[in-house]
Amino acid sequence: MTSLTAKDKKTVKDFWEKISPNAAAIGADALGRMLVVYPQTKTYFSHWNDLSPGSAPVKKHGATVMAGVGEAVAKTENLTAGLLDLSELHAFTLRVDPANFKILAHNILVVLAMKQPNDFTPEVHVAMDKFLAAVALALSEKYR
Ligand code: HNI
Repeated sequence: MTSLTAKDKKTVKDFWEKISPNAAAIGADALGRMLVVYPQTKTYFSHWNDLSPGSAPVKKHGATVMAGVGEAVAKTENLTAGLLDLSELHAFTLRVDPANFKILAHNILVVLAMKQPNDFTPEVHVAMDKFLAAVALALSEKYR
């Protein structure tokens, strides 16, 4: 993984400040899209009554996940330590295959590009791609 430069970190923080008012909606769209495009991810949410895009549980959990991403933005200096509890939860309690973190990261990028096309410059794209890869790696910490 390519690590984030100081400039990437600033780009991520500035972009996040712009999009954070829409974070819940972005998370809901990304989660709903992931469940349709990568249906193997549905197994983890089989206890929900409705997994379709825009459903109440998808909206609620989309907001939760993006709150987690927002926390990660605040902890870019030490993601591994910052996300350790969340990693433990996904590894041991939820037993989520870490390959899925990359899949969700991809869907978040797609939705960011669609919802904020003017803000999603190539510079933002590369910084957010690196950042989400770093989040995925930090979330995978407790698996090893
Ligand atoms: Ni994830 C719960 C954050 C990726 C499956 N997840 C959470 C919670 C946060 C969170 C926060 C709530 C924790 C709590 O209750 O204390 N998840 C994140 C973040 C990412 C991520 C920041 C990556 C960017 N989670 C994924 C992926 C999957 C996943 C890729 C599976 C495909 N997460 C879950 C499940 C739960 C969960 C399942 C429990 C949800 C529920 O309603 O039971």
